[in-house]
Amino acid sequence: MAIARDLREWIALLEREGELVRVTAEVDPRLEVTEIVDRTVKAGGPALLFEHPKGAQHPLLINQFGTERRMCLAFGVESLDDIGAAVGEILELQPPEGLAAKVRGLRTLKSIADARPKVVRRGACQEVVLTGDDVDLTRLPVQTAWPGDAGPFITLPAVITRDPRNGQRNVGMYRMQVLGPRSTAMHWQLHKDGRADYLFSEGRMEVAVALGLDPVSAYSASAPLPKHIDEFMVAGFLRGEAVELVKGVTIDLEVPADAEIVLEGYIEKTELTQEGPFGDHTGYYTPAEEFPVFNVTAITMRKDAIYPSIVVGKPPQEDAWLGKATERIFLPAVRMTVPEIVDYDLPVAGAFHNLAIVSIKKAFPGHARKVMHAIWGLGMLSLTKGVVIVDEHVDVHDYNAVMFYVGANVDPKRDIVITEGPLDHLDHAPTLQFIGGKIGIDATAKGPLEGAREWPPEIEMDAETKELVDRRWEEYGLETVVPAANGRIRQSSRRLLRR
Ligand SMILES: Cc1cc2nc3c(=O)[nH]c(=O)nc-3n(C[C@H](O)[C@H](O)[C@H](O)COP(=O)(O)O)c2cc1C
Ligand SMILES: [Mn+2]
Repeated sequence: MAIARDLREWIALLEREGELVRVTAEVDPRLEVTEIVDRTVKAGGPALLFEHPKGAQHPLLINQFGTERRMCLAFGVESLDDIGAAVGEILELQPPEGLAAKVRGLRTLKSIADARPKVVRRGACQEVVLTGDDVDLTRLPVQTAWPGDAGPFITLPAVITRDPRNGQRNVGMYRMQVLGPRSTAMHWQLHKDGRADYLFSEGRMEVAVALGLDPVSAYSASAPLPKHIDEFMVAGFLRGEAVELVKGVTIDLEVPADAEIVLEGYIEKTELTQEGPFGDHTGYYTPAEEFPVFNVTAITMRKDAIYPSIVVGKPPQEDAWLGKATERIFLPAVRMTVPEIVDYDLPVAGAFHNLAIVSIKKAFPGHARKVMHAIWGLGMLSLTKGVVIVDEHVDVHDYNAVMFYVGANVDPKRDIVITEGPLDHLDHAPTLQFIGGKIGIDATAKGPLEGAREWPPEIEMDAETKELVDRRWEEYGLETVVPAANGRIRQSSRRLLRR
């Protein structure tokens, strides 16, 4: 399947697939777009290209990621699980053993080398160059998404920085509140790589922001990769084609050659502003807080540049599918570190940091606790507030099944772990910001060494009877009844999202 190289190829692909609607009516990027998109996302509807956003000079693309099908189209795969294996290979190149593995290892190394971004001389993103007083962010249809938002926020940027210690690139998706024609806030949260680059900098640091990328590059800015890994390299690997970069016009950073729009500029270490409030993916407004100011020295663009946006808010919203992609893509990487994990699910309603459901191959007493602590020690998953552990045969995406085992298998006095640790920057519930309680629920079957009485067998019909009933089903005259074997009532993550 073809993978789009830039935003225009992606829009054309979506249009061919019947996945995009152009809205010609004039629509206000203040609140009105949000309400339209909210209804569209919840109906599983198409991507929307608003051709005439009120008061702006550029069209606005939104809901490009809003369904599982579009997410799969973006990556050119049948299922999001197909992407994970490749990412696992990049994150931990295992020393190859046999000859076949060695050849495979070499091939992986070669495709990783080929995936490194390529610097080219010219890029469409610099067809139009605005500098000095011509820089005017109000040309862009930046959304004020919710009534209580402090102003318009750029919500789908790829923010490019360098680690001043070693020059390594980072690309992160951090929202940017527009403060004036030539400045925004930069909302990199406490645990993020862009913020670390900022903290390691002295004085002025250069920053570039790419808007309107091919979907894989845009996704990569949101992926929780280890700091030393260049998100654009991962994007190149996943696309099967290196991301092309050009040198910035006013800064010494490279920017994606095919971007629709690039903002070039700098951040002064000590120049801070009140950022927010902003209606966030937590479902609440995050209060105003100090963040650095991004000063824009140039806007470079394609002719007729298209501005991309996304609305976050009370889940489910469009970002649910970026998160689900991350959940699926990173499963093999998680299993490399904690191989007893069979599968996991981060419920969309749990806003990604509130809850993780994990199934494990339980092998020893206390194993569920080991895995809880592993989750609380693993990358961005370390911020997870609640962890539910179930046995390997439980489908973690089937929330009714999970609730059944939490109800049936848990003695709260014995099976609940309460501890504390770092929490998501935006979590408003803990008494202190950034740190607070964690809950682990061990819903696995317990053995005697864990203090349980003899564990009863679970009820299951035998295979012969099932076969017999399958065979004879027609004879019973029950066509109107869905055969129980396939008709389980499922309230899975997938079902919830398709609502
Ligand atoms: C739509 C969207 C908006 C986001 N906004 C922010 C944000 O404002 N601040 C932030 O720190 N992370 C935000 N994130 C999460 C980061 O993009 C994510 O943690 C990413 O891994 C950061 O890159 P880094 O690991 O290189 O820092 C957002 C994610 C999405 C999908
Ligand atoms: Mn990073």
